[in-house]
Amino acid sequence: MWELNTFSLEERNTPGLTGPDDDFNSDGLINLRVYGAGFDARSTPDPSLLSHHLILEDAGQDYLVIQHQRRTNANDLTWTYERSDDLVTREPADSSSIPKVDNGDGTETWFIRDTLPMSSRNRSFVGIRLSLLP
Ligand SMILES: [Ca+2]
Repeated sequence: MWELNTFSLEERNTPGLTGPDDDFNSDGLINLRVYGAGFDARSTPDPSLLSHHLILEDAGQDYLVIQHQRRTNANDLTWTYERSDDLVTREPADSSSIPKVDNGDGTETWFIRDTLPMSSRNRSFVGIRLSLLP
């Protein structure tokens, strides 16, 4: 559905241009990620709006956090948030302890936090997985 709303028939018929993992304008940002953040997949938004890492303090402890923007009216998208110590074993990351922010433009800003403070880990990875519903 997102491709129909975003690209013309001629664009959709051009191989390698309008698929979710394609990069329509060759800016290094794949179409689905740009769309998922609430932008036209033809545009080049500030990459930091798509996602960036932060260190946030809570009750005297520092936590690894990913801040990202997501489209609110996209029923065709599934967001998954994970954390890992080794990028092999994964577990859910915390997506609810920091309230999301309604940006008032059809997008929300979400904060995905590691489940334990940085002081309790040797290393940690927090990631976002975005997929299209069939
Ligand atoms: Ca792009």
